[in-house]
Amino acid sequence: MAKEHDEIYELFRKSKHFVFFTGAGISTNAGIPDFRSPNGLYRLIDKTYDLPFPEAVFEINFFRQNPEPFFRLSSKLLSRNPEPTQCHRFIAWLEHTGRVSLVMTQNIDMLHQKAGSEKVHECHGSYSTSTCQDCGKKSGYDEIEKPLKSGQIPLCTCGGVIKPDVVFFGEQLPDMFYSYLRKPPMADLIVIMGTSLNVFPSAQFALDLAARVPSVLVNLSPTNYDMAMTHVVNEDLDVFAEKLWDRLK
Ligand code: CNA
Repeated sequence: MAKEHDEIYELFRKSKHFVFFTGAGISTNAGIPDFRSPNGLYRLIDKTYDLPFPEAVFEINFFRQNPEPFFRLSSKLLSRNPEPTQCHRFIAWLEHTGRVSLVMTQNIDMLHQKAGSEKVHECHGSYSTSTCQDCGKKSGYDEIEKPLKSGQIPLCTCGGVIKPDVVFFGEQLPDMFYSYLRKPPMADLIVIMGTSLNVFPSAQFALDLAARVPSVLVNLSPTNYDMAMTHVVNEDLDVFAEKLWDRLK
């Protein structure tokens, strides 16, 4: 493992164009559960929510019939006022050294930006903007923060349900994601962090780049794509980031 870390350190030291691909595992140390870990959202949802199956909470057709479980879950996540982790801060620091081309995140929690990253693409959207499902009126996070944090269903002046611009299962990813998929930013290293790589097409972005440039995958549990990576580290992301950051500073 020490040799692996030395090789990764060398890659990080030399790389000039980092692309990061992050998932829910980067935010678990901020207190936001991921999807599929033993304490993940799907297990929590199973026990306490009245849903046909856990994933329904993020399915657009289910949301249209019954938005309550999504807002109940959102309040649990947002009312904790999560702060970025060491790993989020490490990525932001690297960006400030001028060597990050893009942080592609599947996360909807806005923690990369809170840590100071600017070159972020949220391929599954986020809570930062919302849209009325009836009249299409847009609102910013501040306008619906109160109902979101208290678990109420935010309603527009027209009476429609205001849905955060989070990409649900059954919805299209942003056009920008497909532009990045077709034409990835300049990269000499792809760093994949805290994701099971189970959600497509977002995972395709990381896998395509990993086929072209050296790759480092850091995740607590093995994924189905470990064999496709140059380096795989099964470790807590904050532990990983702290060790590396200390050496790179
Ligand atoms: P996932 O399938 O739950 O995978 C997360 C992975 O992270 C797992 O394989 C874990 O082993 C690993 N992991 C958990 N904690 C750590 C840690 N501290 N250090 C290292 N590895 C860790 O989630 P994915 O991100 O792969 O799936 C994509 C979904 C999850 C997207 O649609 C997201 O919107 C969605 N999601 C986002 C959030 C968030 O915004 N924070 C939370 C939960 C789900």
